[in-house]
Amino acid sequence: MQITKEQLQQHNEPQLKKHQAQWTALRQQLEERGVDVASTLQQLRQFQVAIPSWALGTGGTRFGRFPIGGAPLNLEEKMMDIGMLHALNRSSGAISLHIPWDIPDNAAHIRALATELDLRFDAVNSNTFQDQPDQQRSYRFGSLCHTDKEVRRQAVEHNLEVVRYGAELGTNVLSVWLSDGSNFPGQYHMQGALQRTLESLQSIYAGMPDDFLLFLEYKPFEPAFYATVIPDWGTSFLLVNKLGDRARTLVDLGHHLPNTNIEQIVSTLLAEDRLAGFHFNDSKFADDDLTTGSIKPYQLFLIFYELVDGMRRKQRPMQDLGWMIDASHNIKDPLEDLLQSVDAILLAYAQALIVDTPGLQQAQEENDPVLAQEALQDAFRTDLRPLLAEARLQDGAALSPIHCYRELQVRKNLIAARGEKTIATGL
Ligand code: LRH
Ligand code: MN
Ligand code: MN
Repeated sequence: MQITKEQLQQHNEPQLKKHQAQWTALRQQLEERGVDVASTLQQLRQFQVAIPSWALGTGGTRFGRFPIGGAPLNLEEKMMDIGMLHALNRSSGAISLHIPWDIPDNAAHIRALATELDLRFDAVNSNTFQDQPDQQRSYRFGSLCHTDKEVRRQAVEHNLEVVRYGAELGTNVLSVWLSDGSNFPGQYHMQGALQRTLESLQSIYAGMPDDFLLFLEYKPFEPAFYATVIPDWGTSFLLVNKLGDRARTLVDLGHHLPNTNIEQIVSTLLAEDRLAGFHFNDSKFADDDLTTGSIKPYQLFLIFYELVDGMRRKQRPMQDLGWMIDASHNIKDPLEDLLQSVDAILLAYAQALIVDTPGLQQAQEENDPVLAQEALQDAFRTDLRPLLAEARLQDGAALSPIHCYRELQVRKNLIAARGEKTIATGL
């Protein structure tokens, strides 16, 4: 389903008066605080968050699945769904593929469709955490870390195949997440597993085109419940340092033990030029893959402040990093969930952009934790929703993407077109 300019205008029209009043008041408040409103709007409009091809259907848990129907059944339909989200918010103009869940067999056709929908291809993700039906050797005891060199060779070859697909689509980023690990003490030799993983990654790195980047995720547990080969940012950092300049550590927000100070990790990786980017989601207990910003919005803001401040210091644009949602759960309409996630990410970014950095720095220099906290919370507690709405309006998007989605009865139309019992490939 495509959303037209006329439909967006029809949605915006009745809300314009209220929006103008809210925006005028906020604009004045921001100007009085010395915020460069035009540049803030510009930065928000530029910011794009990639949507993963595996999060467009209703997710499940190992206990069950409750599909709501209308799920996309092939890559083209997934791209259409992302194109529709992008039309609604103009902030999700990129798609990230997981191979082999989505194989872009006809690259020319897929690229043409992407151009039509104004989408670009973000990182391509490899998958050596499942066995595929036509696969020769099993990943039951790991992939890049496996004791059998033929399994490692197969996993390296798969990653290079993913790189070739990515290159055909015009991306230059490979994201690697390994489930490799052990479930029981003594199951494998820890140093041996890490060393073999490094060597396999070196083979992948050496086989990539010269302009390709390798993003390496970490995750403390699940599906391995005793030891994961790359459990934390320190191990990922160690490996990417050994690989070379084009390897970076990817931060998936859900891949931390409770209460980990993620903003501090971000700050260190950024200082060392090893931060790849993000997989956004939120969690209460573990890798819950809940809607970004639904549980810990303050943490999200603090992460964004480290990003804004760190990138400013390096004089690097935010677009240098990878921004992707990696969430999937089993109850909401997944498209509405993605709209909420993108909105939460932009809100945290906007809050970070309006922090009084000179004021914060002065408080830090003077060891004044009270004023430092005031500087941060003053930004966090400012209701910036009219600023985001204004950015969308200027971009020709919907003032309220979720309400527009509901008014247009998108899910009902998708069910009518695709059926009630559809299940998309993915998580
Ligand atoms: C692992 C993970 C990783 C995968 C995706 C499907 O938990 O976050 O990024 O590629 O889920
Ligand atoms: Mn992830
Ligand atoms: Mn995850």
